[in-house]
Amino acid sequence: MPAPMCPIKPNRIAVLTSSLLLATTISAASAQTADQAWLRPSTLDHRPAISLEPRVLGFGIMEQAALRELKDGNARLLGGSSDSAPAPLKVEAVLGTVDEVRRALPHIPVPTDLQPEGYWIYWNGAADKPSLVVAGADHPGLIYGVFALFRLLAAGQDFTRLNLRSQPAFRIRWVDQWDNPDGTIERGYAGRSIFFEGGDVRQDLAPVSEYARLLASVGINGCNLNNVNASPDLLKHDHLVQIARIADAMRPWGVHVALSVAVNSPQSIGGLATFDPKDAAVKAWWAARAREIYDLIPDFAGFTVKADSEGQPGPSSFGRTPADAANTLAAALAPHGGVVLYRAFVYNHHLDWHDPKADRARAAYDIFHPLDGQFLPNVIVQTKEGPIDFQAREPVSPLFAGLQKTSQAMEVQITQEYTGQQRHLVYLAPMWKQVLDFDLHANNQSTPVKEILAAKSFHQSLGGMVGVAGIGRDRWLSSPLALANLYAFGRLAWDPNLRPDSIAEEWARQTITTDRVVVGTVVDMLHWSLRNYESYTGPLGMQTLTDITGSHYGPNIESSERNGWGQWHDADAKGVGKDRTVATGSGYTAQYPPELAKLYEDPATTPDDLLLFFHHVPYTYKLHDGKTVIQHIYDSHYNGAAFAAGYVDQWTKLKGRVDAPLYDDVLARLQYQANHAIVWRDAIVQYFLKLSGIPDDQGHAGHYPGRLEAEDARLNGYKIIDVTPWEDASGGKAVTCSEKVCSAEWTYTGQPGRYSFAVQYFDLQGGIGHYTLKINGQPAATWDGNADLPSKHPNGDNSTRYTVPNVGLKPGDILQIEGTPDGQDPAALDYIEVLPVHEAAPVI
Ligand code: GCV
Repeated sequence: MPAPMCPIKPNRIAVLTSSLLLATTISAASAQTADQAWLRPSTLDHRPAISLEPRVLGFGIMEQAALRELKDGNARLLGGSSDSAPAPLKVEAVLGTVDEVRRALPHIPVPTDLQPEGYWIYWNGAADKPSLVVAGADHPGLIYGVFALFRLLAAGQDFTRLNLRSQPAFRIRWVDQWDNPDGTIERGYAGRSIFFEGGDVRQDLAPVSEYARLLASVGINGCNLNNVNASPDLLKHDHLVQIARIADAMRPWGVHVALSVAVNSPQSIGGLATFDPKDAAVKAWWAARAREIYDLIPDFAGFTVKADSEGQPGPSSFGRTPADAANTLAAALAPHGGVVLYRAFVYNHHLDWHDPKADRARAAYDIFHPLDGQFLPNVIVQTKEGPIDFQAREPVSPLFAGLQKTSQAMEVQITQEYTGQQRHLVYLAPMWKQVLDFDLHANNQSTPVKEILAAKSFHQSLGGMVGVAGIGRDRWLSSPLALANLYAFGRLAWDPNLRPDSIAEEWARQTITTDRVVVGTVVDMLHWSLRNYESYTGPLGMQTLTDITGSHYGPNIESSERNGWGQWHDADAKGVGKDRTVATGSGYTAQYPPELAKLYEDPATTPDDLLLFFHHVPYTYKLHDGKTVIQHIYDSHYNGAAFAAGYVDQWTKLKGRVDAPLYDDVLARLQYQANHAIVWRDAIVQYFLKLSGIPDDQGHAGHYPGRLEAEDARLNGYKIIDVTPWEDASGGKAVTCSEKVCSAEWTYTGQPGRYSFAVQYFDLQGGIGHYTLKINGQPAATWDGNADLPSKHPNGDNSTRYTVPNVGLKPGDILQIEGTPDGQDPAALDYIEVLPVHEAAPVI
């Protein structure tokens, strides 16, 4: 939370200062550091022209942190310089608040109207004593200013022209962690929690300090620590004492902690007979709990609430509304300056799919719009960017226009739950930017989402962005390139007018190298990555066609149909798409302001990439480019998979230009992605080919030249199984081994020549299956199924490809795969594929 809402009691400061020093000391020894992200030693290919000598004007803990960052940043900058470059000019860097700077340097034009958390960076080109001034409107502003200075220098900014003011567009700029006290992270794909383990806060909080540095470096000011499916235990006194240690570790960088709370806590841990938010004892319980929290954590930011959603307790049990629950919590926090982020992700997951009027997309607006004006001023309604759930493509939530007397925050996901779980390269900033710029035309006026969140469009006092981060102990987000998403989230929450490509460029320059070829390639890959992921997963607004009741990772088209979860895309033999029109469907289109309601009501004016979100159309329906829906489904999957393979080519051209460990790590991920895109392609294409019965004009769908199915092989020990869902295996079948060793054998009947040889197998959890390819009895390759992929059953989550390049074959050769099971991994096999070398899938 911004400082004005979170006064820190002075008697805490001394304690907090010592914890800063402690955190700093531990940090040096910590395995997980901010330099695994973008705060790393200089990537500059030339020595910077200046070396900064700090002079800090104040003594608060944040000013000390700013001083440390200045020194650290200077060392980083100089770290990559070559000895042959001229010695840098020594320049004094003056750090302070605007008031302090005004007093110390009365002759320079210090701004008088800098908004809270803003900063001013100024080059005072005095010939005798040149200096750079970094002044914050307040202490957080100073921290942001120091980080901004190094960002600018890394971008090649001419420091002699610096006279820059900046202030955040949004007051709320939070990350949400969905960490559980036991150390697991809901929808986290980068290891275990940096905050919790075994029910308690971890002893080693050095990574937490490092995380706070990363967050502050891009302007994030709040961190909600725990899962919104909240464990009430964290509100118990001994846990609050532990949470206070986390707050101490993050405080020097201006990151305020918040907690998710379960609204039934007064009953579940408080021993009350009820948790009715209108009950006087319940209100008193929350007020007492808030007092206890603020005694321990004077700058506590507030509560996040998930209620009446996906099984979480909620006010509906007592016939109360979300406003009733939110206001009870808000009243408890208000005297201390805290806020409540009440999530609009409230819906019934037992919907009747037979009812054309039933529609999960309607839920947030139907429930929250009637409550507009009933929330206390320190309540912020937190709404996911789309009406469903972080899909690769959704329309913008109409609720942003439907709450005009309520503060609002937009929730987005940094962790890639539905967008490839960090195993696929997907840069999400283009999605967020599109939503931020999207004009809802509320009240027939221009009302882009970014203006609503900035509390400029309507009668609101607060607003902002919340990103579900999912960082863990495995190098923050595990995938090096996925860190661009965390970086971009902060940058857009500070300034939604930034362009995703520019953000990607400044990130790449700080994180990888300033080499133009590398930066250009990385920006290009990031730029297209979301659009491409969408094309081989769920195009035309069908949503991500994944296993929505399980892993949310591989293809599983029908998992979203005919159940109460309401992520339907209503595919049948004749057509596809959920009818959300007023005329014949659920009526969801009417939740938008009139201009958009009209646009989305008519398939002819609905943008193609949202067509099937709003309309049920025949497969032969023609898109704006004249192509039929079914042909688009086929083509987008083939093109998307080919495009994903292209990332590998792009990246391999950078060999020698980026650090070798980074190069190898990213290459392995891109190769995996290219192969998994084929799994996605084949699953969705064969599903819709079978369902629609309409052939592919391009002749791809249903034709797999060079593919030899495992179920058609001569099997020794292997048994044929039906894979579930059927579309996740070629022809719906695979073979599994329950013997010590099994084999599948084919006789090659094609042309003689050199080929690439792909083996499609299922890399299951619970063991490391082993595979050998033999040609005429001679081993040609051997590998382990040791990837960490979801599911213990063979399906699209774990269908994996191993490719052997450049194999010589002639008719009559005997091709054999020998599989050795291990533990619960039965060395399952789908098919082999003999491919011309130049068409081969990328080599692992
Ligand atoms: C924390 C989706 C996720 C859940 C998550 C939920 C939410 O449904 O799959 O894991 O729960 O969203 O945002 O509350």
